[in-house]
Amino acid sequence: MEQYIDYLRDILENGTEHADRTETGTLRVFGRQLRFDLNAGFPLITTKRVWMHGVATELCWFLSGGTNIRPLLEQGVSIWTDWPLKRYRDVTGDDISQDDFEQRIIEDEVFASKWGELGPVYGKQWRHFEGPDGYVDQIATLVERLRESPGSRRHLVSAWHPAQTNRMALPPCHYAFQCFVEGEPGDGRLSLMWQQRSVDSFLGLPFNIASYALLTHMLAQQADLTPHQLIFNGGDCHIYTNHLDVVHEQLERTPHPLPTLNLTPRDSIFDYTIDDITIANYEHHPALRAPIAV
Ligand code: THF
Repeated sequence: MEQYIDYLRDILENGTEHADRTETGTLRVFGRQLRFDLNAGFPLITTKRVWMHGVATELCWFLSGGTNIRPLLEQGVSIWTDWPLKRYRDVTGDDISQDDFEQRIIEDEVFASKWGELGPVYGKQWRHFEGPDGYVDQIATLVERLRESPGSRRHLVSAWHPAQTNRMALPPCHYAFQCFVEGEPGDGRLSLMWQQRSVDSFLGLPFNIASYALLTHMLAQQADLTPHQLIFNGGDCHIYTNHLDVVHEQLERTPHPLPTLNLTPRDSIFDYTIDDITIANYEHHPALRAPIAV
């Protein structure tokens, strides 16, 4: 995980200041790549605590096709609340607290369907990508093709739907991924590379790395392959100016050995639940807190 630390240092050294959409301010560079060998351990950042429960719950929610924050809240995950909350406050003028808002989403189904909806975000595009001939379940198609035509160069999933980005609470940051299979039948290796247009390097990226690592393990299990490489390609790679202190603190820390993932086998990629996902031997430095830019 030295490479994540080197990546942060690179942005600090080479980044230029930018007044971003959220008016927080960032230091940014353009075009960076990170590569993780999934056989060297599960790539969960160790120089701070990464909340794997949040990562796994979010990924299962993406895979379920969900776009409403209600199931996340029911499982104690608030990482997507800021956007619907801001919209509710802006539209109604009601200065409701985050806790009260989340409680109402959980208790009131009608309220949830009106105010907890993020629009056609990840879950929708992964499972029900809308086209002129109906909907495409990109994940089901991907698993089927990995099994039937592993050598294909078309193992691609896109969360970017140019005709629908204007209806999303937030257009996808990690907008596409591609799988790659090599090796002999019965002994094949699966690699995955994802594309990310905008990278919140302190808060989001550790989540994103863990999420795609977990997805690679799931896809490999479904297609009877061994997880191999995980590759991140970032576009606008930034550090928010209000994260600079915690980033500097992280640079002082020495990474620990990586943990491992235990994933209970399931018949379908859509059957995994949070209980099937366990991280073992996760040694990490203390949590670091920082505000998220909305
Ligand atoms: N917007 C911004 N500005 N950054 C992001 O990372 C981001 N995402 C998703 C959508 N928009 C984004 C949301 N994902 C946390 C983590 C991931 C998120 C949103 C928030 C977060 O707050 N993590 C904290 C606390 C976790 C906890 O509760 O323990 C952390 O310390 O990791 C990235 O795709």
